[in-house]
Amino acid sequence: MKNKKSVVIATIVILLAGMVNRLPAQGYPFELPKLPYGYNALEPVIDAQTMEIHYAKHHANYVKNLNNALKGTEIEKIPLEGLLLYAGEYGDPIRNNAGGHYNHSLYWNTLGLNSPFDAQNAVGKAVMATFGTPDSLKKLLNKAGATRFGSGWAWLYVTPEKKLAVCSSPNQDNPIMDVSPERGIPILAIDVWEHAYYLKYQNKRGDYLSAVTGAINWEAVNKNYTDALANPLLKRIEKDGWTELNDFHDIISQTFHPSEEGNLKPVRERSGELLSKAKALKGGRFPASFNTPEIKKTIDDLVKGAASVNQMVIKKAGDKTITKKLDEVHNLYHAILALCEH
Ligand code: MN3
Repeated sequence: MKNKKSVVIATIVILLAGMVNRLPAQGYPFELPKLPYGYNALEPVIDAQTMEIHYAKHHANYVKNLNNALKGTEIEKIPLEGLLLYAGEYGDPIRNNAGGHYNHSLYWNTLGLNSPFDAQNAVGKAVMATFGTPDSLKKLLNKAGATRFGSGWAWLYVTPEKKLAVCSSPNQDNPIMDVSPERGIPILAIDVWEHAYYLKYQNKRGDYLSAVTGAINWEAVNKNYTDALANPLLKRIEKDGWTELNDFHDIISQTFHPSEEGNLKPVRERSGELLSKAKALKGGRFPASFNTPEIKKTIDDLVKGAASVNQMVIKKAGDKTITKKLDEVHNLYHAILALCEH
């Protein structure tokens, strides 16, 4: 029985590995990824002792604590990126440890002394187009890392609009997470926790930042960039950032689901709000990927449906009539979600 379960999980992990195709494409139980170089490989930028403690103690602890937090729970089978995506809902142990595992994996992958910036590869061209020079990017990363109060990370990431951007985040948060004000897929990670530099640089975070942003494995970042552009996660983040759609989701679920149980009170009280949220969706800003004729047409139908529900409520129509129309509106909402997945 136990073996059968392992086979099922292994199959899921393999499927996810094919789908996600970047960095530690893992599922529970998570494992510490192999460090891609020796502890002394980044001397003198990062000393061997810092590297060893950071990898073998700090990162290993995040992996261990993540597995402990997941063990026996119903979210055990969710892949790492899925845990990050809804980290705010899964709670602090998942947020901190899934973040810690992902962020450190990307950090090891980001660093290297033998792969300089190349203005001709995909990320090189994007850096030149976005920031002008690699030095301008380096300055932005240094500033993001230096101004992050307390512990955290500086990032180069790909936005849902497929642009490059720089930001920082506190603790073990990152831009994939629903809790992050800046959303996207990180492709370059700089750890600014004291444990990343204190033994060698003590309190001089700026000196560490200047050194470490000069020790980037640009070939790896280039691969991260092209993988991020092709990663379906980017579209998911874009959809999650569609405020008007989220607002509509709230009102439709709070009116439709009670009606399924025969409770029409919420829809009778809030049909005006249902209509105004549908109109706000139609009149609001469409995320670039979802600005399609099919989605626009479905949202038009959604507004018409919500207007009908509102009219029926005003005219004090019977429960059955209203329930049938509200069911149509609910189906249209799900049709929009399905179109967003394609
Ligand atoms: Mn760290």
